Amino acid sequence: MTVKVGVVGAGMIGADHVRRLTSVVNGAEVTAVTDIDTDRAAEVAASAGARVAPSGREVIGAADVDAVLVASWGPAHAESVLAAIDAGTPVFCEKPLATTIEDCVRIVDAETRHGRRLVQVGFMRRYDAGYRAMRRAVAAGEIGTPLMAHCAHRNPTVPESYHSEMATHDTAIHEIDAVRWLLDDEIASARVLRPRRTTRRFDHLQDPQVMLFEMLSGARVDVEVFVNCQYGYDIRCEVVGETGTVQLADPEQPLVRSQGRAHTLVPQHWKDRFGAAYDLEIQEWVDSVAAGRAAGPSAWDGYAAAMIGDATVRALHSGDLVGAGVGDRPDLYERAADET
Ligand code: NAD
Ligand code: ISE
Repeated sequence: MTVKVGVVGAGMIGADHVRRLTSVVNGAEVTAVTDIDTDRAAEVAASAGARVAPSGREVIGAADVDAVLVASWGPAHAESVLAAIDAGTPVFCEKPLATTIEDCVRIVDAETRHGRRLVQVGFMRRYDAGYRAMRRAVAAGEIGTPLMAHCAHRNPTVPESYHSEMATHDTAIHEIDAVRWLLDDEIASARVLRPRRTTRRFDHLQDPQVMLFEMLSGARVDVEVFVNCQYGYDIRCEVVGETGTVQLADPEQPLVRSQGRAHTLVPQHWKDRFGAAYDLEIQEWVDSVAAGRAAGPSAWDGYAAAMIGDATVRALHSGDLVGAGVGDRPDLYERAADET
């Protein structure tokens, strides 16, 4: 079966997913593309031989669309995801699932009423070979009971429109999901430390930030977010257990020795660092649509990340310890032991 995909949002990552669906992934074809920027939609649709649709409504539920990929900007995600659930159409939604808790709850409720999972959220770390190896090591008990995790999320620079809350909602949201999944645990509370600010960027931005999470088990997680680190796109993670540690391997790069120096390259962009993970993420999504069985990060994971994100932003502003209050995972979202 070839899965016919309709794409809502053809910006940077939307266009990259269209390229991936068209020339990397097996078993899929892009049949329709929409974007509020119609020139952009036309250009991306043409690259895939797809039709241009005037709006999401003309994509979701259309006869030539088996599944929808949502890569519009965050505030528009909920409308598309809810429309897809209403049409009974599988939907891949880039992070965040929605930008308000209310919308996340609406999505979880709608999917629960539907009675079967349709939504996958774009937390691509779960498809990265290094993170998968770490999770296998933790789950196999190789480091004993996990006690702590240390993470860093560094971007070379961000534009002026990036503000302090985005360090959580746009950036650390990946670590929030990754540690819940790596440790098979839930985040209970958040605190945020404000280190000395870099002078290399905008006055309005608190950068870097250090987020401190406590898991329900009592394990502690620290996440450094530094989005103007200048030198590259650098993602780090180490889980410390009772008998050992497991650390995220850097992506393979040659080590060059020359003129008395040894050096390697640091990726400059998330597209390069996680390219293989995006490929696998979209391949597994297409496969799950073809098999009629949604898998991967769920709407519940998107909701949980939003709850924890809101608590983290409140902690940033108040300086206090703030409870996340995620609550119990409904039966629909119970994971099989081997699931991503
Ligand atoms: P972008 O601004 O380049 O693209 C967003 C596109 O959505 C734009 O072309 C815009 O015109 C379009 N759009 C906005 N509202 C729309 C609507 N109602 N209907 C149709 N199109 C609409 O942004 P981007 O970097 O491509 O990010 C898009 C989404 O992907 C964001 O939610 C972002 O957080 C997420 N993202 C995820 C990752 C990741 O690592 N998983 C990386 C980058 C971006
Ligand atoms: C971006 O939206 C992403 O999702 C990237 O993975 C992240 O590193 C970056 O900080 C975000 O802005």
